[in-house]
Amino acid sequence: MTVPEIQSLVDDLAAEAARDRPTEETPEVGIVMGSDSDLDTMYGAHEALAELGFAEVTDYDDPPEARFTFETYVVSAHRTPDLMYAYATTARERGLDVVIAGAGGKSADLPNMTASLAYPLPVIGVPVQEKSVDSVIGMPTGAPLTAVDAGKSFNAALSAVQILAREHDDLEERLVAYHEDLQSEVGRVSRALHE
Ligand code: RP5
Repeated sequence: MTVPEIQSLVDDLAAEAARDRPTEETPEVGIVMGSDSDLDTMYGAHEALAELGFAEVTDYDDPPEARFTFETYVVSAHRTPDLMYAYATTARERGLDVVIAGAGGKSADLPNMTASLAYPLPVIGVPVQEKSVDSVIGMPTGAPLTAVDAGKSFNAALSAVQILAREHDDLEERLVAYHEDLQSEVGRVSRALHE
């Protein structure tokens, strides 16, 4: 992205934060990651959200019909710090309820910086690689970040929906149904082993 393109995204985020948008049109979940090289790992979050009936918003002028939605941004703490700052500081005003933030490398600063800037919005960190775990989970006392294990973006999305389910009974029902399906699958494999 060129510097003017980044500035235009920063301006869009600020304009959206200032807009009085009906809650239904704002994604509940924001997914950010430090590089497009994180996309494969972070795709697990897309899969989990799709499984639970969420749709991705790619065009705000033509939002999907699904009741629950998410959005995805590549936002680097080191290469595009202004964009990271804009995304995190406008997240709550824009109407997001929870952010999933993934980054890799030994300086995986995006999840913890996002958590500090978006506070008190909950942020769930995903270390994209094993070597990123300490960097993601190493937050000082008083500056919380919930995190999953390396690469487990699928679980990060389930945790995000668990947070949302406290306010949305239909999401709680979908989570329970998902868990029941998991149990049936384990039971089916277990029976197959004994046949
Ligand atoms: C981090 O550095 C990103 O989150 C990514 O996991 C890692 C490497 O990024 P690239 O050099 O592949 O863009 O900031």
